[in-house]
Amino acid sequence: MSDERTPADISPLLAGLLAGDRRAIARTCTLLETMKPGALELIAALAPRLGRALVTGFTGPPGAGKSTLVNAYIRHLRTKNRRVAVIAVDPSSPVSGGAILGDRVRMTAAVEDDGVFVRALASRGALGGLSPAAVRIIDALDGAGFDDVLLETVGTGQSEIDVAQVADVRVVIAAPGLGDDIQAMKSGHLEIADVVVVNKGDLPGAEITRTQLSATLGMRAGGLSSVPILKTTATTGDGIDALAAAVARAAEPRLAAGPATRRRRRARYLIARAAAELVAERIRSESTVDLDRLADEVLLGKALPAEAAARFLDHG
Ligand SMILES: Nc1nc2c(ncn2[C@@H]2O[C@H](COP(=O)(O)OP(=O)(O)OP(=O)(O)O)[C@@H](O)[C@H]2O)c(=O)[nH]1
Ligand SMILES: [Mg+2]
Repeated sequence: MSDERTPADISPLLAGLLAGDRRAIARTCTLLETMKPGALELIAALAPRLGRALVTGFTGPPGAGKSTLVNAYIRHLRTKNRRVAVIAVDPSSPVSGGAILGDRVRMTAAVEDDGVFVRALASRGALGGLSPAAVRIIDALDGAGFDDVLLETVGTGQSEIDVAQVADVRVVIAAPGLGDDIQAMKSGHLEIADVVVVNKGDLPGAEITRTQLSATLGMRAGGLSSVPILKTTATTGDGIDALAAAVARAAEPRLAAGPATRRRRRARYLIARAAAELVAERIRSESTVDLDRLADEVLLGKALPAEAAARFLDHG
C-alpha cells in the first residue's frame, strides 16, 4: 500500500475520493481512522473542500429502532436525490451493529446505489463513547461529496455527549415499552435533542410515551421547549416526511453559521477529548509527587480541588 506511505502518493487516493469511487472512499476512511502516514497530508488537501455535508446524529436506547429509522430516512433522502453516508457505531461489538445496518441497507435500497455508503465503526471503550476517528471519517465522507452523513449510536451517556458535540442536528429516538430506558431519557438524555422521535408508533403505548416525553421536555429550561416530538413507524415509513422536515428546520441555523464554524466545533471536541486523555495519562503516570503534595493541600483544607487541578495543569 505504497500510497499510504508518502505525501506524493496521496493524489490518486484523493482523486478517487473526489470522484466518489467507493474503494477510494473506504480506503480514505481507513486512512483517517488509523492516521497512518499520509493522513495529515490528505486532511490538508481536503480541508478547503469540506463542510458541505450535513451531519445528523441518531441516538436512543438499544432496540428503539434507530437502524430501521435511519434506513427509512435514507430512502427518503434518496428520493430527494441526496447522497447519503452512514456511520454506524456499535458500543459492544466492533462489527454487529454496523453490519446489521449494512445488511438492512443492502436488503432494501442500496446495494447498487452509489448514492449510499455505510461505514461501521467500533465505539471507544466500555462507556461506548464515540471514537475520535468518527470525526475524521465524517471529513472523508464530506470530501467524497455526500450531502448527508448520518451517525447512529446507542444512547449511552458518553456517546450521547459526543454526538451532541459532533453532529449538526441531533435526533433522539425513543419507543414504547422500553421501560427503564425511557426513564433514563427523561432524566437527562433529552437534553441534547434537536428533534425527539417516538418510534414504533404502531404499538400501543406510543402515545403515552410521547406524552411523558413531552411533559419532560416541557419542564426543562423554564418549560419553553420548542423541540418537536414526532411519532414515526420506521417499518412502514410513517412519519418520515415530518422527521425530514424537522431535521431540515433544525439544520437551518447550523448551516447558516457556515462550514468553518461547524467544522471548528468538531475540531474543538477532538482537542477537548485529547486534552482529557493527556490529563488522565499524566495523573496515571509515575511522577505523582506533585499530585501527592496537592492532594495533601486538599485534605488539609488549604486548596479546593479545582484550584489544585488548575495548578496541576499549570505545572504538569
Ligand atoms: N412495531 C415496530 N417495530 C419496529 C419499528 N421500528 C423498528 N422496529 C423493530 O424493532 C427492532 C429493533 O430495531 P432496530 O432498528 O434494530 O433498533 P436499533 O435501535 O437500531 O437497535 P440497536 O442498534 O441494537 O440499538 C427490530 O425488530 C425492528 O424491526 C416500528 O416502527 N414498529
Ligand atoms: Mg441499530
